[in-house]
Amino acid sequence: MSLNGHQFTCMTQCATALVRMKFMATKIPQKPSAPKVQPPEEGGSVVLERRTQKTKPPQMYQVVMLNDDYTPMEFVVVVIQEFFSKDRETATQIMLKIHLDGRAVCGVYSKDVAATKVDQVLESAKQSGHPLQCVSEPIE
Ligand code: TYC
Repeated sequence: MSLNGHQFTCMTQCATALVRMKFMATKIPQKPSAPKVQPPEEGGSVVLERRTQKTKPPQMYQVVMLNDDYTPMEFVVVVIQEFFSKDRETATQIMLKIHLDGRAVCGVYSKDVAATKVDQVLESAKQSGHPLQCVSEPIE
């Protein structure tokens, strides 16, 4: 079987792509070696290699709701359902944990989202005249 020029080019490109994919999938990130300096006859310029990625995952925050003696249980269950997207059974379990332990985690979010959840809960409680409190705490 003989290949024409186009078929040969396609096959070569396909093989190159496969080798590259395998390389990308298996290579462990390495620290780049020291910058290479070209000899003066090649211009003497410094070649900088791409740095290994060093971004960390963002700090996450847990929104903790606190117990008090006055906020009705039903109000807390509805708030947990509404602002923390829990079904009624889960919201009831969380509310009871707060009631018994003094506090419980309602959800884990990025810093801004956690702060928004706290604002929403406090505003809703204030509107209804309940002293319900909740706070955001960094985790780990
Ligand atoms: N302890 C409250 C009561 O007995 C109920 C309650 C539960 C209040 C959870 C706040 O975050 C809370 N009515």
